Amino acid sequence: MSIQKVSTRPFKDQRPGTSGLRKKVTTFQQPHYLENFIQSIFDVIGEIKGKTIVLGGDGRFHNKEALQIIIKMAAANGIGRTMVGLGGILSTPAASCVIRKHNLLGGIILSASHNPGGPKGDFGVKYNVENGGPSPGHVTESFYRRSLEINTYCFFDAPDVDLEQLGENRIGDMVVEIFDSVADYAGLMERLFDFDRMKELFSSGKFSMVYDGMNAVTGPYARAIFEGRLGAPLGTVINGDPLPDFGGIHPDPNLKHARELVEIMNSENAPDFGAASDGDGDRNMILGRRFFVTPSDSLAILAANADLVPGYSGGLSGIARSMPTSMAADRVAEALGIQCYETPTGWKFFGNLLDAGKVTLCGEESFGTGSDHMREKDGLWAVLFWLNLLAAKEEPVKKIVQDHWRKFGRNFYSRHDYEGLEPDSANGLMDHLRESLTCLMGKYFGNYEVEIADDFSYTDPVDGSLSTGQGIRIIFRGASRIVFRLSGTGTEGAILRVYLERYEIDTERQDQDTQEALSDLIIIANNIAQIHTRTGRDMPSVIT
Ligand code: VG1
Ligand code: CO
Repeated sequence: MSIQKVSTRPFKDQRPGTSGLRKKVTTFQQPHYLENFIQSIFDVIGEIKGKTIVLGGDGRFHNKEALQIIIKMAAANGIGRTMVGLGGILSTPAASCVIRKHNLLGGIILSASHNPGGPKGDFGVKYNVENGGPSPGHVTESFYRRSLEINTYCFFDAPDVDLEQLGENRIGDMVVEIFDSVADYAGLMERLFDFDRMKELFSSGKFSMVYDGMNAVTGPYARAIFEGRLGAPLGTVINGDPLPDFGGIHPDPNLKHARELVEIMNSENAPDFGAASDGDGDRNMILGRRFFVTPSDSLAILAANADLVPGYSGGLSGIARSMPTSMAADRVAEALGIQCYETPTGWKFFGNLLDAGKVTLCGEESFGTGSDHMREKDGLWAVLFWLNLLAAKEEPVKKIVQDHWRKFGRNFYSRHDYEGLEPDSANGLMDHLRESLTCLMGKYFGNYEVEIADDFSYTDPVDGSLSTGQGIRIIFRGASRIVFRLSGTGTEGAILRVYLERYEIDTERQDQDTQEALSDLIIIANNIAQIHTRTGRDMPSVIT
């Protein structure tokens, strides 16, 4: 057993996107590719000698092989202790929880989150810093810069560690601790929510639920919490075993990809409550019986009802939402007399606001919701928050949402994704939009008058850092909006995201179908961005 210095050459494409470095599995399987990026991280995060990091992934194809490599590189780089999730499994929220609970230096999470897995699917690496949250932009940029100049990495030539056995192992001077991340995470949830009340709900016999783990990372956590600690019947969790290819499911919890759950929730004898999470467990989808809750509404409703949940009954300090997320939460913040912050897309922008105590709840339209209990979005947390509300209110999901609309107005909301576009035509479309901004101001499209047209930029209120080019906003008088941006998590071609929002105060018109309610805006979006002519597409690939 010895430390080796391995010669390598830089890869030019290791710039992290919205959430970590995401590439095809085959890209990561190239010799030195993973090693280069991991060494770049170790080289720039500061003093690592003798420190502890946490390590694990969402169980996707290549997870275990990559973990063995990273463990040996950690030992060779002088890390003192590596905590590895049992079986190599560690959800993104559990990583955040463990980093904070044990005051770790940080953590490496192997996941491409909601992207498909398997040998032909995607793989990814995220590094979370000592507050438990994603690396801020200037940190990921420093990984990238380092990756462009790297010429050696360190590797400890040692046998593989058995990831399936709890306990301590040793590689050189480094301890490798295989631990059960479920216990830490479930303990945190128990402190935030009224588990007794939820237990009563399940034992009353009047309530049923189904949770879809999508064969991804949350299965073991969900079983331990719902079927274990809360006494829900066995079988409440479906697709609960993490599989390397997610059983062929695309682990993105939305109406298109969580097909099995959606069928159950639309059936004659649908349960009262349905939920799902994504590959790495940080997203959530909330469903009532034959009823879908948009993630934007979910954030607003959690904020409006937070006083019913023990962990939040002391009041909220503020709310933050990503720019494309609907403005439903802003209305709740206004009613509560608290600030609502608008940040660029990506959880890393919430970290400073949370650390500074400026916000308690955060959310993104992309099925991400979370709070100051950690520094990541947290899928099961959101499901438990809803479950706690259902137990406290004793009302169906649909009624809770409709009552919310009656009180605050409804922000009709939808996102249209155009996937696998030619990068040139997608970039051309965005350039054209940018060039059109000034002449769009004041223009009428039917009854819609453009009030603001800009390319969103954000100055972080805590550290003053500026992020530009974060999405084109067309805001109409009366609080309707269209937002255009390109995805930073895809691995094939470009993905155009079009976000549509219309505010409806008239209670008689709040129960319309969403796509119908947004039909004028959908046409306007196509006209302004010339989607059809520039991409050749008639229809979005995914509507959420
Ligand atoms: C998407 C979502 C964004 C989310 C990010 C990571 O990014 O839009 O809101 O934070 O994924 O989520 P993009 O750049 O593709 O739009 V996860 O659960 O994939 O880590
Ligand atoms: Co995710």
